[in-house]
Amino acid sequence: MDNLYIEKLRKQVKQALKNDKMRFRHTIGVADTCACLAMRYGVDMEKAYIAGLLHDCAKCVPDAEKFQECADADILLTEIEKKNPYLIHAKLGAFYAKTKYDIQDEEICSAIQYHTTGKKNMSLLEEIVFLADYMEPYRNQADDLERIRSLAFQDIDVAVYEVLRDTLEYLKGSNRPIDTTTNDTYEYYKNKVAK
Ligand code: DGI
Ligand code: FE
Ligand code: FE
Repeated sequence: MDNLYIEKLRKQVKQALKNDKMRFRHTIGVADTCACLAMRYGVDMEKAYIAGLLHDCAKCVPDAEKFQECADADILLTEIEKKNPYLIHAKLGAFYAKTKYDIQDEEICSAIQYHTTGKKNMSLLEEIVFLADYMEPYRNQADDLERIRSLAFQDIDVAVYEVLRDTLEYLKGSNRPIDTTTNDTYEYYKNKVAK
């Protein structure tokens, strides 16, 4: 990897996360896990690491600012995103990757954009960021993490499916509205792994 460049990005992201120690620790955990999964699946490790570093770069932006920036940049929001502004950090993060971090690689930007909801037929890089966000070493809330972590290195599609299934169950259990993209992703991977 281009260590100087990575170090520069790391510092920029730390600032963007307003020195929120936990969020930064999570970010590094995601980047490291992305690198491991990239090694396993023969994906460009530096791209995976960069996507991991940047995936939550818009997380600490105040909600009012999120709405303003999306309006200014013509980023369309779903009704669910409008009602649950925490979801917006994924789309806005992809926009920041392009505009503030000068990432020209569309696949990296897309992996950032879909890291929360996933999407149908993700690329390996997108799947890696989606999974790494859920299973990085500092995560400890979800049940069954040990099994998911092991599964991710065995069958990535099944791991993606199980994460979606568990996430939807958790969202339904806590009465949170579900974005159509999350549902579509779930249906797609359910079908895919049933074959
Ligand atoms: O940003 P992080 O906290 O690292 O993680 P994340 O970007 O995956 O977002 C966290 C939450 O987003 C997680 O608890 C699951 C939730 N989420 C995913 N899809 C949907 C959703 N929440 C709602 N309300 N609707 C969704 O469709
Ligand atoms: Fe996130
Ligand atoms: Fe995250």
